[in-house]
Amino acid sequence: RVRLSLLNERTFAMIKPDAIDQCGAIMNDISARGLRISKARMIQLTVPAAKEFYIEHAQQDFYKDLIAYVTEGRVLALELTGEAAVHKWREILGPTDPEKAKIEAPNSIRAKYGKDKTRNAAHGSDSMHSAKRELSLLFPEKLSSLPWQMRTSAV
Ligand code: RTP
Ligand code: MG
Repeated sequence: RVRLSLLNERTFAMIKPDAIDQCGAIMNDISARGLRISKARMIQLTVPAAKEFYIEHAQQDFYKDLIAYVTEGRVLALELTGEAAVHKWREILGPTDPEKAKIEAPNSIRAKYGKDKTRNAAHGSDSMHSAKRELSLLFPEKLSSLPWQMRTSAV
């Protein structure tokens, strides 16, 4: 039983606005590398939603740019499931800075689709604890309890 739960670890992924037109290719990469896409939701984050999501970075000097960036267009929120999903997705993503990713992990999502340190194509939860928090924000049990007036995109 323990073994089964390890195989079904869940993490949160988000394809950010700069890469939304490549979301098909990115989902293919995710599947090809052995993670299952168990939920998907296309949304436009509001500013309050983005601020809540990235609350841990509120004191960082890149926070303002980050909020403007992730609210500039649609994002694709994903739940990924599989063995060691949290760690595996971070590996597939690559380092935060795409320039670094191109050198250290040329096949990673950020190497292939990222533009710069801010506009880096996708997000991945950094621990099981963050995964749980982020999944509950973007995939609440009841759709009616989606927090901060998120709009489901009609675009
Ligand atoms: P993420 O949370 O999006 O998966 O990225 P990460 O863990 O690799 O990086 P983190 O330190 O959590 O930063 C969150 C996001 O903020 C933007 N950022 N900009 N200009 C900068 O110096 C800078 N540093 C970070 C990126 O969009 C990063 O993914
Ligand atoms: Mg992070």
